[in-house]
Amino acid sequence: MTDTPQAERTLILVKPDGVERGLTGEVLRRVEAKGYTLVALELRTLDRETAARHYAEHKGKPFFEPLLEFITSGPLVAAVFEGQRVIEGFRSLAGATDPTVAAPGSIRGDLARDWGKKVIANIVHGSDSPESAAREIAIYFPGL
Ligand code: RTP
Ligand code: MG
Repeated sequence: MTDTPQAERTLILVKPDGVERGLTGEVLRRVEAKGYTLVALELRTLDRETAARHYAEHKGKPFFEPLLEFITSGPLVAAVFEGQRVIEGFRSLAGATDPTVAAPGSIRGDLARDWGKKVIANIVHGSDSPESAAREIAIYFPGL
């Protein structure tokens, strides 16, 4: 099966907790098994400036500093996937932000839980709109 030419793209992260727990392959497997196409992939550790750029929308919130600490705490995997409605499709695969109540069957619902930390460690990130996807893809894969 193939997509029509206007297929959209999304930026997916396997966050440091997911990489540390050895769940990178499991996450990528689920997204590929759903039928989306991998178009870029990189293992990297974010510096504070890049992390703040990514999460600029959360600046000033109580969890902003813990979030920066968490997301820069170790290597993460950044990936771009492509497909019809992939932004919405991956958010559905990921499940709710809070893994305790994320639906079973979703990545967060099946693979994450509350560890009592200052910030929610929930294994994955996915862009939440076409505008966010374009902005985030440019941070991780400029020129793609
Ligand atoms: P993401 O941006 O990482 O895909 O997650 P999301 O849209 O489901 O959630 P968002 O509201 O954008 O929050 C970004 C990330 O910040 C952490 N967070 N911790 N109260 C808390 O401790 C709290 N709230 C948010 C999570 O890692 C969340 O995914
Ligand atoms: Mg978000």
